[in-house]
Amino acid sequence: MDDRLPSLALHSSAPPRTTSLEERLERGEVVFYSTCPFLLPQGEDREFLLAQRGGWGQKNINFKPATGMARGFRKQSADQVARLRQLLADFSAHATTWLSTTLPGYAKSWRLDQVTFRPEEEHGRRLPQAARNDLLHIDAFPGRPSNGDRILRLFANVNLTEPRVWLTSLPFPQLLERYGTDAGLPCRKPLDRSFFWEPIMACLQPARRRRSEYDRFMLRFHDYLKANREFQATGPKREWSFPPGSAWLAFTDSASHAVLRGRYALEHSYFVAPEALTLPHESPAARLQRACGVPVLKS
Ligand SMILES: O=C(O)CCC(=O)C(=O)O
Ligand SMILES: [Fe+2]
Repeated sequence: MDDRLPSLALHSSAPPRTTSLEERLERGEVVFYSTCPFLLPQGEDREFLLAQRGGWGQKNINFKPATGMARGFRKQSADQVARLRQLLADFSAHATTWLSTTLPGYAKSWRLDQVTFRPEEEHGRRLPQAARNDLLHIDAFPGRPSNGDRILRLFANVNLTEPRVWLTSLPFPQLLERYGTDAGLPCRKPLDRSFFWEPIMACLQPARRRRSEYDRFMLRFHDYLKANREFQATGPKREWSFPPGSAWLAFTDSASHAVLRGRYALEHSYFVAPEALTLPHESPAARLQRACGVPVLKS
């Protein structure tokens, strides 16, 4: 036997290496908890939450932990507004405390994004195509460019009786391989529109986070996947039924997903920087950069 070659570990007694939660998530798995592992609104608080309705033309009710502001709901009184803000702030605190101990490597540097409450029945919602969540897609936020930070989302079903039903399909690497070129990979364009607009917008709105090539591609890809009938009809699918009181966690910039049915979910999003990832070379930004050969992030 050639002892320069690594030996096959067929007879090794070493225990098989288990895959960490971080690796599973970063590779696009949805991780399910049949009982939500942190406190959800109970009793009268839950009744109050389920009685809230979305504002006219609003997709979800949202809350920003950074400012303590809640928006997108029908306002009835100052007490109602204060109670809803408190309830969503408590959800943010409980979710974040649990997630910080579960994924401490991410928590060191993550940015807390939004909390949303989803009071509408998802089945049969009438929304423009790009806003429809019943079509498989990966997430990219038009108003909150991530510049390569990953989008980690934690959902909880607060419905008393009904499940929330999802479909999931291929993760980002396979989607990029199959459809990236068709969706329009970033390429070096000497004088595209952003060449003129970005410096002007930077002067007009210095606080605004600007879109990188990565953000532009992810938004394009999000819309492309929703519009692609072949992918929607024939892409591999797994159906998930998340029962009342359960929770689930996913990097939704990689795990393609759609919601088919259900109402009353709470959700919290976090931005996780590449430096905090276990597999930074497998992140969508790193893969996109390798696929197109031009820098995709703003330095
Ligand atoms: O509401 C859900 O269950 C998921 C919807 C979705 O895809 C999204 O908010 O990006
Ligand atoms: Fe989504």
